[in-house]
Amino acid sequence: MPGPGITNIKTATGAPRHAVRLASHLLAFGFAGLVLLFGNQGSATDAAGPGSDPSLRRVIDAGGRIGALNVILTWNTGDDLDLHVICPSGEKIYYIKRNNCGGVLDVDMNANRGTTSTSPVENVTWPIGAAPAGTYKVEVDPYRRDSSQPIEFKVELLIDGQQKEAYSRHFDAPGKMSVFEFTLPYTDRRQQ
Ligand SMILES: [Ca+2]
Repeated sequence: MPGPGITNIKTATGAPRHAVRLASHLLAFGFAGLVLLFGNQGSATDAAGPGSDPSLRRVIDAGGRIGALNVILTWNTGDDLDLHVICPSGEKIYYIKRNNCGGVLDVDMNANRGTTSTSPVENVTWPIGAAPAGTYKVEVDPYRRDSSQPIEFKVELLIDGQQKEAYSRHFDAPGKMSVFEFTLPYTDRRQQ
């Protein structure tokens, strides 16, 4: 089986990086494939291409699934952020109602102070054909903040494991934030 293309590129500092292009068969690699791609190659954070997305690695490491559709939240503090996805029907997928409208929140992190991570991730995913058509709203709730420092976070939309949209935001005040909306059937805004 041919592997996904891996090419070395140079950064401005001359350090080699591995730009990994996610081939459609990457999902068949599963966890082992991601370890192969990311395990000992240093940071892929700034590498180009959807396959380099470190959020995918966090989801897999946390036991989450990469489905036909994924909404992924990442941040880098021990605070407890919560990912909320509101379906076209108005039903909400979040930590209180993990299964709704065909999707599931399969990773929720930092709810317990004793097991917090400083590289947390939250993941809402749908299998093929399970997500109803219509407009979805994505929100992030800073449920527990351990300091007054701003909390930077990123929310991504993945279709078939490939990043289609990404939004970096930060909390510097209490209260839930509406981050973005997307509509199914999906039209790739980057292709328009
Ligand atoms: Ca959480």
